[in-house]
This record gives sequence, C-alpha cells and structure tokens, in this order.
Amino acid sequence: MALLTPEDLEDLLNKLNMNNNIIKEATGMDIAQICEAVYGTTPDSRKVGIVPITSGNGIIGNFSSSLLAITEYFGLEGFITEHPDITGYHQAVANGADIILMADDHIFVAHNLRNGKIATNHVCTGVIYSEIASRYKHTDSKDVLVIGLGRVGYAGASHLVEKGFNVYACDPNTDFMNKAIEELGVKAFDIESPRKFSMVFEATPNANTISEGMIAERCLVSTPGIPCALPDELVEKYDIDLVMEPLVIGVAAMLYSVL
Ligand code: 2YH
Repeated sequence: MALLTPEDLEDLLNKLNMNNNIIKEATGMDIAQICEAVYGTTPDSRKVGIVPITSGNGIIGNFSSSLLAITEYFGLEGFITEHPDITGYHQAVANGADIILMADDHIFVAHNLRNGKIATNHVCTGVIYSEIASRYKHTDSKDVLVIGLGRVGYAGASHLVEKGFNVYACDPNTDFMNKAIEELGVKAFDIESPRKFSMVFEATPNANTISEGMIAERCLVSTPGIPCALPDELVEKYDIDLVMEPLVIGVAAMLYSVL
C-alpha cells in the first residue's frame, strides 16, 4: 500500500477546491453533498481528536495538520494531541474528543466514541470515489469500470454493485479477480476485447493503468490512487473529467460515515 508523503499533502485545500469544482460540474453536487447523500449525516458540533502514531514508518510530516484542516473545512472542531500513540489517545479522550482519527501504516480509522461507529479509510475511500464515478451526469450508461480490486477497489466495486451498476473489473491478481467475481458478481474486463467506459473508478498504486481502449470520449475518471493512473496526454485527448486527490475526499467520507 502506498504511504503518503509530506509532498502529497502540500496545498491540500487548494487541491480540494479544484477537485470540488470538477465534481460539481461532473455530478451536479459537491463533495459534502455527496457525503450527505451516501451516509445520511450532516456535520454537527462533534469534536475530533487527532492522534499522531509513531509505529512503522513513523509520523508523516503534514499528516496530522492536514487532518485538522480537513476536519475544520467540513465544519467540525478538531485538535491534535500533544503526544503520539497511547499517551495521545488518552489525551484526546481526556480533552473531550467525540471522534478519534489515527493511522498507522496499515489502517486509518475514525472512531466515534459516542455512538460506537468506526470507519476505515480504505472502505470509505472506495465507497466515495466509486460513488463520484457513478454520479457522472454526462452519460445514461449503467456500465462502470473498476481498475484494481485491493481493499479500496473491492469496497468501491461492492458499493457499485449494491447501487445496481453493471460493474466490470480488472486486476492482475487472479485471486482478487475471482473473489470479486464470486462474491460480488462483477464481470471480468478483458483488455483483449476492450470496451469503452464513461465512468471509471481506479484504485491502484500504479501509474498508467488506464489505456485508450478503456475510455470513452468525455468520461469521468475518479481515483484516489497515487501516482495518477492516467497518462497526461489522454486527459486532454479524451476531454476527461479527472477527480484525483490524495487525502481530503476519503477523510471527509470517514467523518460523515461515523457521525
Ligand atoms: O498513509 C497511511 C497508510 N497508507 C494507511 C492508509 C490507509 N488507507 N497511513 C498514514 C500514517 C500516518 C502516521 N502514522 C502519522 O503521521 O500519524
């Protein structure tokens, strides 16, 4: 799994505003409205305690401060604990946090201590990016392509199947592919017999996973993947609406999902 770098997190709210404009134009809703529609919640006076975690590769520069900025952007109050890890967790609870945000190298959680709801970044990211793809207003098709069936891709594919979309998927890992076919009923996308999609949800940590054979003229590509799945020249050539952002959209979904 890709670890975020401090550079990924620079200028985050600016990147969010740019993506929000694309999302609004492509779906008719902004990210907060899409989160409200998916989770049926609205931000209230909850207080979010952000706990830096030192295990594994350690603290990522800009990570906790980015979470605080995101929390405040979506109308919640937040604070970063002075200490990391268990001491920080204790501090967050002692200082009245309603929701805890914390991440190690494997999992990133939001836990609402008042109502018991817990959300993971990988599931929420899969759900929200696939939801964005599924709301593309410049198509009547119900066909959507999912590229990558790891934790994020599987969650998104599952969400799209539940929403009644016709889900095609691809992943070089045959175990992942078979699991998604058996458990979700997705169809295998075969690069040898390509078809063109207006809605693509991409969830891999690799560049250039999207090729010309997969995309229709004027399509929406929604991807949390770093680096970008699309070669630059295809974005212009196919007039692609590209939603791609490293952290904010997934964290917004986590917060809304535990409210
Ligand atoms: O970026 C990550 C991992 N890829 C998990 C994300 C799950 N989708 N973790 C962030 C680690 C943050 C660090 N421990 C800190 O600064 O607290």
